[in-house]
Amino acid sequence: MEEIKGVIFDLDGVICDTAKYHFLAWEKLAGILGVPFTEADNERLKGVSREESLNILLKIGHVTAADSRKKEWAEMKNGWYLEYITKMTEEDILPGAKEFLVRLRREGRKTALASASKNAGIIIDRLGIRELFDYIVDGTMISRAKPDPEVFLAAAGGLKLRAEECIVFEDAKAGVEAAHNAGMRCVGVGDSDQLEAADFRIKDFTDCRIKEFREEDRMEA
Ligand code: B16
Ligand code: MG
Repeated sequence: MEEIKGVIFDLDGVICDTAKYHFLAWEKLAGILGVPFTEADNERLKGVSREESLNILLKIGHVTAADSRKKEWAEMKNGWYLEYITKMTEEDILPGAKEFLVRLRREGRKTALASASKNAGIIIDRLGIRELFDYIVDGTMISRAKPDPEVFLAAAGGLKLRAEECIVFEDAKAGVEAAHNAGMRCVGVGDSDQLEAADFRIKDFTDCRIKEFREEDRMEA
C-alpha cells in the first residue's frame, strides 16, 4: 500500500460544525417562504453547494421561482450565515483536529482543505488555522459538487501528489463517494449512520494517528 503523503480535510463537519449555522440560516429563509424545513432535511444539504441546497429546500416546499429570485434568496441566506460564522473562534475547532494537523505536518505530511463552501477561507481565518494547510480548495474554485471528485483531485493536484498517496477525512455520504471517485481512501468522521461506505471511521480526532489507517485494518463493508 502507498504511504500516506497527503491528508485532505473536508471543512464543515470535520474541522468545525458549521452545519448548525447553515441550518439556522436555511430555516430562516424557509420560514419566510413558508416551507417546512427540519434538521433531518438539513442532513441532505451537507457537502452540497449553496445553489443546490436552495433547490432542495424549494423542492421540499414545492416552490418554483426564476433564477434571479433564487439568486436573491441564496444571497439572503448567505448574509445570515455570515453573521454566525464571523463570530467563530478557535474554540469552534472540533476536538483534536488542530493537534492532528500539527502532528501531520511535524511528520512531514502535506495537508489540504477541500470544501464545497465559498466561505471556507473566512472560516479557517476565524479558527486561526490557515497556516496549517499546504493547499486550500474552496467552493469558488470548483464547479462540480460532491460526489464528483473534482474538489479532492484539485486538492491532490495542489499538493502535487497522486490520488493513491492521499487520504480524505469526510463527514458526509456524498463526500465519501467523492473521495472514492477520486481513487482515494476515506475516513468517515462523526457518528452519522451515513458513513458505512468509508474505509475507516472515527468519532473525532482525539488522539488520532495516521498510522491507524492502514490497508490491513480496512473495515469490512
Ligand atoms: P457556502 P463542506 C459545505 O461545506 C456544507 O457542508 C454545505 O452544507 C454547504 O451548502 C456548502 O459547503 C456550501 O457552503 O454556502 O458557504 O458556499 O462540508 O464541503 O466543507
Ligand atoms: Mg462536510
